[in-house]
Amino acid sequence: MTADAKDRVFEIIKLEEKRQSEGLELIPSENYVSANVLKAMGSVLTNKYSEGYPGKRYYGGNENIDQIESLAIDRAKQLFNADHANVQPHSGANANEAVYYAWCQPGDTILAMSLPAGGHLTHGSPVTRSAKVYNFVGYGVTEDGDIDYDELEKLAHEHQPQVILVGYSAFMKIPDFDRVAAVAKDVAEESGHEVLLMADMAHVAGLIAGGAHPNPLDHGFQVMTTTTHKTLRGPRGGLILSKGVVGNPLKKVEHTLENIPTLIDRAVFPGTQGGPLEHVIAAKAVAFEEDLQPEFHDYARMIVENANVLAEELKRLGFVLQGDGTENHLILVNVKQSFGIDGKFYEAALDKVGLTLNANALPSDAGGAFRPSGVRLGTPAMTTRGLGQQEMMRVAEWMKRVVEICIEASDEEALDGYESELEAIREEVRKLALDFPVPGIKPQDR
Ligand code: DSN
Repeated sequence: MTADAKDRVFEIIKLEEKRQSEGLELIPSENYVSANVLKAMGSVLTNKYSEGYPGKRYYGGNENIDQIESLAIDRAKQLFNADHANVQPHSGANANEAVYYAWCQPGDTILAMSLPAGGHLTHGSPVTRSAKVYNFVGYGVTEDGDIDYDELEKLAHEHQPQVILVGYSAFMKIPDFDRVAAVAKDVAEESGHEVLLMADMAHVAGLIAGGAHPNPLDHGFQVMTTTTHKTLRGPRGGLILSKGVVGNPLKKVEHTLENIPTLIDRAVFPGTQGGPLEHVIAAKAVAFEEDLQPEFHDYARMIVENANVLAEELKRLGFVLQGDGTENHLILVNVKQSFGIDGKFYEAALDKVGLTLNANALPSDAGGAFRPSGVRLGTPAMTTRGLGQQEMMRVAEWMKRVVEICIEASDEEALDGYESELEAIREEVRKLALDFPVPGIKPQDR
């Protein structure tokens, strides 16, 4: 070990490796990357400035970087049947911001699912910068958890938005992209302006790449944004796919839907970002190549199968699920309605047994964001580790045993009195988790 490797930071990384190895990750937006993705991220590419795009950089010495970014672009296009890919967004939030900036003027209207209904912060939550710049109008969900298409249509005609956005972070149905595309077409005819159809597929991009979910770009949408670290199993980052004509990003182009790929390139750099993170782009390229392999289709299918088994078993054990189940990998449980406990309390109790998920508000939740009635969970990370249907049944059983402890304890502080019961479940979780190693963590390192 070198002197540097004795830095306290590396000791803490070891602790995190242990936490990840000995617990089970149920947070639906998290996953594990391969050793090769880790290797590319930890490379000397981080030393390089490369503002601009392949072949059009503002610094010298980019001949290798250009090849890497071009590979990432080509692989992303292939994965999503896109005409263009911008692989530079540092995150999903940056990707969304760049698309708004590419297409909208300040004050323009964007119709998106509201946050309480299951949308995302960057889709117009008042606390964000973009909500101050653009006029967001929010549509909701129906009783059964699906998009309220009638409301979406009504609001679209009323507000004649420049963008209609389909995407979400707590939603378990498959959107009807064709229906939304038809609404955009009608609004464009009525208003005389083109309407950009944008899909934020951060949660399901890996399912799309693996053929287990429809691709909005095949259903009339011009733009799809995503993060690369969720179901795509890449590094933490963002990605924008688009349909249209790819022009020179250094030259201005006319504001038309056809030119959206170039408008987006210009909006990412220099519009909203500076130097790209080429070590992360290299890791994206490595992940995309993994996602292009036939095995990735099996992975995508198994995520959905595992989610269905888990959802059905939870229901059998008395858990009430939003939408009564899931069509993707995401499960939203109403723990308040099911057992009278709130999501934060339940999240804290599950943490103690090594099952990690997040408390989540439900549509029209009286508990708000701080004491929500629900928890959100999903199967992408567990499926990466190789857990299957048998293990999903055990996860559901542990979740129910923790519910019973919560009911008895009645609040978070009182959980201290249930240490031995919680530790017994913790030990069972640890034993199972260690049988399914985390990719990228060598057993001797944990
Ligand atoms: N934080 C992510 C999620 O968990 O859904 C989205 O940004």
